[in-house]
Amino acid sequence: MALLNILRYPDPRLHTVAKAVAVVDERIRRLVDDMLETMYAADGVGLAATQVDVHERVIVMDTSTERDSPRVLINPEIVARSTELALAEEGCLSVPQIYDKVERHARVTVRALGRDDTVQEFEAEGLAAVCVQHEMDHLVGKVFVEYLSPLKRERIRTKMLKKTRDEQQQQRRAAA
Ligand code: GNR
Ligand code: NI
Repeated sequence: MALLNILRYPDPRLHTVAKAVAVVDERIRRLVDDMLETMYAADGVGLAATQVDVHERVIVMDTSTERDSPRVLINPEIVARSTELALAEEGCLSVPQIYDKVERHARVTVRALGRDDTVQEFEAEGLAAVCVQHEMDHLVGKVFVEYLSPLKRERIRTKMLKKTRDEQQQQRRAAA
Protein backbone atom coordinates (compact mmCIF):
# COMPACT_ATOMS: atom_id res chain seq x y z
CA MET A 1 0.00 0.00 0.00
CA ALA A 2 1.13 3.52 -0.66
CA LEU A 3 -0.01 7.08 -0.06
CA LEU A 4 -0.79 8.88 -3.30
CA ASN A 5 -0.30 12.58 -4.03
CA ILE A 6 -3.59 14.51 -4.25
CA LEU A 7 -3.78 17.15 -7.01
CA ARG A 8 -4.70 20.61 -5.79
CA TYR A 9 -7.06 23.05 -7.52
CA PRO A 10 -6.48 24.78 -9.96
CA ASP A 11 -4.31 21.97 -11.35
CA PRO A 12 -5.55 21.53 -14.96
CA ARG A 13 -5.31 17.72 -14.63
CA LEU A 14 -8.38 17.90 -12.33
CA HIS A 15 -10.39 18.70 -15.47
CA THR A 16 -9.52 15.44 -17.24
CA VAL A 17 -12.46 13.18 -18.14
CA ALA A 18 -11.84 9.65 -16.85
CA LYS A 19 -12.23 6.55 -19.02
CA ALA A 20 -14.18 3.44 -18.02
CA VAL A 21 -12.17 0.68 -16.37
CA ALA A 22 -11.84 -2.14 -18.91
CA VAL A 23 -10.99 -4.96 -16.49
CA VAL A 24 -10.86 -5.07 -12.71
CA ASP A 25 -7.40 -6.59 -12.47
CA GLU A 26 -4.52 -6.51 -9.98
CA ARG A 27 -3.54 -2.99 -11.09
CA ILE A 28 -7.04 -1.64 -10.35
CA ARG A 29 -7.19 -3.48 -7.00
CA ARG A 30 -3.84 -1.93 -6.03
CA LEU A 31 -5.13 1.51 -7.10
CA VAL A 32 -8.26 1.02 -4.96
CA ASP A 33 -6.19 -0.02 -1.93
CA ASP A 34 -3.84 2.95 -2.31
CA MET A 35 -6.80 5.32 -2.76
CA LEU A 36 -8.45 3.98 0.41
CA GLU A 37 -5.22 4.41 2.36
CA THR A 38 -4.84 7.96 0.97
CA MET A 39 -8.47 8.86 1.74
CA TYR A 40 -8.24 7.62 5.35
CA ALA A 41 -4.87 9.31 5.90
CA ALA A 42 -6.35 12.61 4.67
CA ASP A 43 -9.54 12.17 6.74
CA GLY A 44 -11.68 12.37 3.63
CA VAL A 45 -15.11 10.80 3.12
CA GLY A 46 -14.39 10.08 -0.54
CA LEU A 47 -11.70 10.16 -3.20
CA ALA A 48 -11.91 9.95 -6.99
CA ALA A 49 -9.04 8.54 -9.10
CA THR A 50 -8.90 11.88 -10.97
CA GLN A 51 -7.61 13.50 -7.76
CA VAL A 52 -4.58 11.18 -7.72
CA ASP A 53 -3.95 11.77 -11.44
CA VAL A 54 -5.33 8.41 -12.61
CA HIS A 55 -7.98 9.04 -15.24
CA GLU A 56 -10.13 5.94 -14.90
CA ARG A 57 -13.62 5.67 -13.39
CA VAL A 58 -12.74 4.62 -9.83
CA ILE A 59 -14.12 6.08 -6.58
CA VAL A 60 -13.60 5.11 -2.95
CA MET A 61 -15.70 6.44 -0.10
CA ASP A 62 -16.53 5.93 3.56
CA THR A 63 -19.25 8.11 5.03
CA SER A 64 -19.54 6.12 8.29
CA THR A 65 -18.64 7.90 11.53
CA GLU A 66 -16.65 4.84 12.64
CA ARG A 67 -14.55 5.00 9.41
CA ASP A 68 -14.91 1.26 9.07
CA SER A 69 -17.15 0.96 5.99
CA PRO A 70 -15.10 1.41 2.83
CA ARG A 71 -17.06 1.43 -0.42
CA VAL A 72 -15.49 0.97 -3.82
CA LEU A 73 -17.26 2.15 -6.99
CA ILE A 74 -15.81 1.17 -10.35
CA ASN A 75 -17.53 2.49 -13.50
CA PRO A 76 -20.32 4.06 -11.39
CA GLU A 77 -23.59 5.16 -12.97
CA ILE A 78 -26.48 7.05 -11.40
CA VAL A 79 -29.54 5.03 -12.44
CA ALA A 80 -32.14 7.10 -10.56
CA ARG A 81 -32.22 10.49 -8.87
CA SER A 82 -34.81 12.21 -6.67
CA THR A 83 -36.41 15.34 -8.03
CA GLU A 84 -36.02 16.72 -4.53
CA LEU A 85 -32.81 18.69 -4.12
CA ALA A 86 -30.82 19.37 -0.97
CA LEU A 87 -28.35 22.12 -0.11
CA ALA A 88 -25.31 20.95 1.85
CA GLU A 89 -21.89 22.25 2.76
CA GLU A 90 -19.09 20.59 0.80
CA GLY A 91 -15.35 20.47 1.01
CA CYS A 92 -12.75 18.77 -1.18
CA LEU A 93 -9.33 17.27 -0.55
CA SER A 94 -8.20 19.02 -3.75
CA VAL A 95 -9.40 22.40 -2.39
CA PRO A 96 -8.24 22.24 1.24
CA GLN A 97 -9.93 24.41 3.87
CA ILE A 98 -12.60 25.74 1.52
CA TYR A 99 -16.22 24.90 2.36
CA ASP A 100 -19.36 26.12 0.65
CA LYS A 101 -22.92 25.09 -0.03
CA VAL A 102 -23.88 23.16 -3.16
CA GLU A 103 -27.33 21.97 -4.25
CA ARG A 104 -27.56 18.33 -5.34
CA HIS A 105 -30.16 15.59 -5.72
CA ALA A 106 -31.28 14.54 -2.22
CA ARG A 107 -31.18 10.81 -3.12
CA VAL A 108 -29.47 8.89 -5.89
CA THR A 109 -29.45 5.23 -6.87
CA VAL A 110 -25.99 4.13 -7.93
CA ARG A 111 -24.87 1.09 -9.87
CA ALA A 112 -21.18 0.19 -9.99
CA LEU A 113 -18.72 -2.66 -9.87
CA GLY A 114 -17.07 -3.39 -6.54
CA ARG A 115 -13.45 -4.35 -5.85
CA ASP A 116 -14.49 -7.98 -6.42
CA ASP A 117 -15.83 -7.12 -9.91
CA THR A 118 -19.46 -7.82 -8.97
CA VAL A 119 -22.30 -5.39 -9.70
CA GLN A 120 -23.71 -3.53 -6.72
CA GLU A 121 -26.67 -1.18 -6.66
CA PHE A 122 -27.60 1.01 -3.71
CA GLU A 123 -29.58 4.09 -2.81
CA ALA A 124 -27.68 6.91 -1.14
CA GLU A 125 -29.05 9.82 0.85
CA GLY A 126 -27.61 12.47 3.13
CA LEU A 127 -23.81 12.69 3.13
CA ALA A 128 -23.46 9.53 1.00
CA ALA A 129 -25.64 11.07 -1.73
CA VAL A 130 -23.64 14.30 -1.64
CA CYS A 131 -20.38 12.36 -1.72
CA VAL A 132 -21.33 10.09 -4.66
CA GLN A 133 -22.38 13.10 -6.75
CA HIS A 134 -19.25 15.06 -5.74
CA GLU A 135 -16.98 12.11 -6.66
CA MET A 136 -18.77 11.41 -9.94
CA ASP A 137 -18.24 15.07 -10.88
CA HIS A 138 -14.48 14.58 -10.36
CA LEU A 139 -14.58 11.72 -12.90
CA VAL A 140 -15.90 14.11 -15.54
CA GLY A 141 -13.37 16.77 -14.62
CA LYS A 142 -15.61 18.90 -12.44
CA VAL A 143 -14.63 20.36 -9.05
CA PHE A 144 -17.33 21.61 -6.62
CA VAL A 145 -16.07 25.21 -6.76
CA GLU A 146 -17.40 25.32 -10.32
CA TYR A 147 -20.91 25.53 -8.82
CA LEU A 148 -19.96 28.70 -6.95
CA SER A 149 -20.07 32.24 -8.35
CA PRO A 150 -17.20 33.30 -10.65
CA LEU A 151 -16.10 35.79 -7.97
CA LYS A 152 -15.89 33.13 -5.24
CA ARG A 153 -14.12 30.75 -7.62
CA GLU A 154 -11.55 33.39 -8.54
CA ARG A 155 -10.87 34.11 -4.85
CA ILE A 156 -10.44 30.38 -4.16
CA ARG A 157 -8.12 30.01 -7.13
CA THR A 158 -5.88 32.85 -5.92
CA LYS A 159 -5.90 31.52 -2.35
CA MET A 160 -4.94 27.99 -3.47
CA LEU A 161 -2.12 29.25 -5.72
CA LYS A 162 -0.72 31.31 -2.81
CA LYS A 163 -1.04 28.38 -0.40
CA THR A 164 0.79 26.06 -2.79
CA ARG A 165 3.51 28.68 -3.38
CA ASP A 166 3.96 29.27 0.39
CA GLU A 167 4.21 25.53 1.04
CA GLN A 168 6.80 25.04 -1.69
CA GLN A 169 8.82 27.96 -0.29
CA GLN A 170 8.58 26.36 3.16
CA GLN A 171 9.79 23.03 1.77
CA ARG A 172 12.74 24.71 0.04
CA ARG A 173 13.67 26.42 3.31
CA ALA A 174 13.46 23.14 5.24
CA ALA A 175 15.66 21.36 2.69
CA ALA A 176 18.29 24.14 2.61
O1 GNR B 1 -13.65 14.58 2.46
C1 GNR B 1 -14.55 15.11 1.82
N1 GNR B 1 -15.62 15.63 2.47
C2 GNR B 1 -16.76 16.06 1.85
C3 GNR B 1 -17.66 16.78 2.61
C4 GNR B 1 -18.83 17.23 2.07
C5 GNR B 1 -19.10 16.96 0.74
C6 GNR B 1 -18.21 16.27 -0.04
C7 GNR B 1 -17.03 15.81 0.51
S1 GNR B 1 -15.93 14.89 -0.46
C8 GNR B 1 -14.43 15.24 0.35
C9 GNR B 1 -13.32 14.37 -0.21
C10 GNR B 1 -13.10 14.71 -1.66
O2 GNR B 1 -12.56 15.71 -2.04
N2 GNR B 1 -13.57 13.88 -2.53
O3 GNR B 1 -13.47 14.15 -3.82
NI1 NI C 1 -13.38 16.29 -4.00
